[in-house]
Amino acid sequence: RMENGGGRGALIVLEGLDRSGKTSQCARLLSFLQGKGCLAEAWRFPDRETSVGKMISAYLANESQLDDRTIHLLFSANRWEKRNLMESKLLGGTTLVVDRYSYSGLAFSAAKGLEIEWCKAPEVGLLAPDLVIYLDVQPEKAAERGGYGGERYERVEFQKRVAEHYHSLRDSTWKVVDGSLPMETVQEQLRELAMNCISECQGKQLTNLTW
Ligand code: FDM
Repeated sequence: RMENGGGRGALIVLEGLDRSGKTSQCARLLSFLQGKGCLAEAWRFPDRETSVGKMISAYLANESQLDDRTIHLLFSANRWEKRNLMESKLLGGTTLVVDRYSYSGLAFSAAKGLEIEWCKAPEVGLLAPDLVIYLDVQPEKAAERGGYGGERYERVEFQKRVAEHYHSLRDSTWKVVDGSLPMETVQEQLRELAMNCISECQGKQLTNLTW
């Protein structure tokens, strides 16, 4: 069993374009960590289970129309409504592996043309990740992977703009992993990054996003 000495859990975020492999990598990483005896949970944003999440889900499925700023704030609200639970899990020693977070919020809304500074404002005060793993795949390659499911943002031109914004958001917590490598190789890299992060975050306080 991997002991964390009663310390806090790590906030580990996976980011990347649609079809970059985040969701399967998150699931594999979670079973790996749990197999090591580590307390860990998989989370994702948007969390489509809440009432805000249901509005987001309808919007993404093109079943409802919302103004760009309105949907941006709903995505943000969906993170805020989970902030307290997130904090108590982390302080209780559970590591969270999160499929998308604030960076998706910024990259996708900015790709529609909203000002980045405006987009950042409602994210200030959410918990800051200890590690952000960006699964890097070319938008064209991502699109070839079984195609897109037809949700609102799943078009190559749009994903290219999202990629540009993601690149400009990179900060010191980011690690870029080449998502075009074989699944197993990507997983190996994620495991190592996650294990290091979990042991290193022990001595560090949880902080908030400041942007
Ligand atoms: N998305 C996701 C946003 O536009 N803003 C956000 O804050 C978040 C978390 O929602 F296209 C977009 C990204 C993606 C879509 O995500 C749904 P999943 O991972 O396919 O559920």
